[in-house]
Amino acid sequence: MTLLSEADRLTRAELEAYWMPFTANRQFKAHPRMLVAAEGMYYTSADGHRVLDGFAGLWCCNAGHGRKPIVEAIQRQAATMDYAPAFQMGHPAAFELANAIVALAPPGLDHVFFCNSGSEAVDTALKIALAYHRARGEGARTRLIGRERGYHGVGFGGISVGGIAGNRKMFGPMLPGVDHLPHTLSLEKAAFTRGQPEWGAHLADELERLVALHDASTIAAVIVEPLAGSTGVLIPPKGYLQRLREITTKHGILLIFDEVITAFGRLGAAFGADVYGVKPDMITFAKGVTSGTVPMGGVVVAHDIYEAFMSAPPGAIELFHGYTYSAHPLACAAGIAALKLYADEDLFARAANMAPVLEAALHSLKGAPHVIDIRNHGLVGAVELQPRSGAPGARGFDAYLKCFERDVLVRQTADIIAIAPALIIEEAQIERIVSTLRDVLATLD
Ligand code: PXG
Repeated sequence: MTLLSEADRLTRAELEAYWMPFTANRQFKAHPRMLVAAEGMYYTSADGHRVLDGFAGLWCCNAGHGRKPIVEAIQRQAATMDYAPAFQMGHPAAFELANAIVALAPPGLDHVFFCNSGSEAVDTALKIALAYHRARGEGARTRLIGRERGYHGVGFGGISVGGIAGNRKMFGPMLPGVDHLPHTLSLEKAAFTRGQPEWGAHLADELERLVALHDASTIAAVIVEPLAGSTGVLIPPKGYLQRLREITTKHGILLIFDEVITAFGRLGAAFGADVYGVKPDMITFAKGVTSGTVPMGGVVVAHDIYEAFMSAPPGAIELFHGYTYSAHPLACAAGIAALKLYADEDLFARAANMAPVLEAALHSLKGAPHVIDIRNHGLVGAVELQPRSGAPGARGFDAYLKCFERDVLVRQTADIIAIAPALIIEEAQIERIVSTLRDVLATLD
């Protein structure tokens, strides 16, 4: 079966104009991997293969692809009202979605600011943190603390608090006054851990060291991913996030959970905050809020933070921040439908039930060639490979390409293969992903 007619097939020259993000452009354009359709757990490639999607697109299509209730809600909204001005005007779907998100959020996190991506959500949360302290007369709290290996998108705020060298080194000095906690991965102490490692809670105490260095009165917020996804799946050690919460509370520092990946079911509950039993002051989200169908991001904000802004003079704008497409009608329609579908099909519980299946399947790869660690939590897993000497990432990229040749889509970052399927995945599909990976590992040099 060929899905693209000859006339539709892009020539090498026609592939040039699009500068692809986070992509080896020359490699891709020499060997394009083109997807043309998607339904349920599968993509269809341009040459007609059904490709099992082991990564929910890019951690986002949590309800699976092409889900009718979401598609129809978007179609209806597009036909009814394409756009409404985001500033000084509203539309009902924005309020409905905000309420639906608040209903899922930890108690006390009861206001939602909308934007269009995870990167914007992070910038928004960092700006709210700074403005909140200033509104309360603590304007000296301007420092932001992130974490090594953290990924918070690609805005200047996000790369400043982020901790992935490759995403930072090309872009100058970034935001001033940023510091970083150490990351929590140790293959010496915790390789092949199932779920949360026992080792590593003490790494949160490094925050006390940063407070001693900078003084709490200069620190606005700490931002971490509860489970760090993009860097290659780092699972929080038991007790680590609790310690971060205790220390931030003690010093009046806001704690922001970047849940762009972990929100909306990925870990078997609405938010990572629920799974880890820690309540932050703000939660950033994106991706799964619309099941990846329409771009949307946002920040769920604690009651007191919102209220701190509401003493501005009546009629005054309280926060000078927002986007043309904040709460875009199509995104709101998609979000309302996605959250309803998650509830109707009890997909967060389904993810929790499938998590042990994924765990067992992945850990069966222990002892396979090149494997130096396997880690997992919820419907997220990673297999870390020994890098080829002098060529970090090359073995991982080969593994990724070879999985795709076998019609299984996973994700590769450096020499780590990550898996994060839609929450509708079946046991047999988990087995297929893992057995494909096993076959591929056996062929890798
Ligand atoms: N925060 C976190 C925790 C993320 O994972 C962002 C912010 C930025 O979101 P936007 O929507 O601006 O891309 C992300 C995005 C990967 C991968 O393969 C991860 C992301 C995006 C694309 C690929 O791990 N995370």
